[in-house]
Amino acid sequence: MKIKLCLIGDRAVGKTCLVERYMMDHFSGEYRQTMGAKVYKKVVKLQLELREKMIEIDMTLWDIMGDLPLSDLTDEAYFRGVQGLLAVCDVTRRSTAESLDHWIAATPESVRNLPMCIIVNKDDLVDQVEVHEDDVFRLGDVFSSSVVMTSAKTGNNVQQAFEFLAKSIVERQLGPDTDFLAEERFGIRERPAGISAKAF
Ligand SMILES: Nc1nc2c(ncn2[C@@H]2O[C@H](COP(=O)(O)OP(=O)(O)OP(=O)(O)O)[C@@H](O)[C@H]2O)c(=O)[nH]1
Ligand SMILES: [Mg+2]
Repeated sequence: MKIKLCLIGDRAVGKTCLVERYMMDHFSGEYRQTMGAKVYKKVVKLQLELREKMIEIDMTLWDIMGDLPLSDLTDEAYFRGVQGLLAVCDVTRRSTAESLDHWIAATPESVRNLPMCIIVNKDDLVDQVEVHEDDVFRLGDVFSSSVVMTSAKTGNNVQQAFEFLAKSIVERQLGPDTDFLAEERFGIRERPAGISAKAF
């Protein structure tokens, strides 16, 4: 299955570092502004807990420069075929959380309703926190989105954030588990441990 995810968020919040941590398990402390957009690809195997199966994902990540004029976001190419959004802010700069509103509002309408994950990055910088826990919960409520605190520097929660979003897209695409329903109906399915067998 193919999945395309796009990252949005202000300059220097750590979008490129998050992608590089996830894709290459690498971190650079040096800031190199992304020019335009850059595309990364990786094949990942995801364990779908609800369905007890592994699935292979051909993942494409689109990383964009943070000080792109927001009007350019309506550009079709960046969002063509996108299935999920990673909206990134920096825990040390409150303004980057506030501007997620503008970023999301600037995306095409079809994109705004896609599964989204808000990433509050740089949580290793504990003595510089400007985005507090209640702000983080509020962000999640406002955008009906999950919120994850990450650090591209230490790697904390980075894989979890990307894969949580990928899994929710896959689950949504697969729809109800029809195999499971059919097997359950005919009583041929071996019950996983911890789930009691029904009488058929
Ligand atoms: N301490 C700390 N620094 C980070 C973290 N993530 C990124 N940085 C630093 O923040 C700066 C910006 O990171 P980038 O990944 O280039 O930011 P970006 O969002 O891609 O920026 P643009 O390409 O301009 O949009 C770099 O100096 C990184 O080293 C993190 O989790 N912790
Ligand atoms: Mg970048």
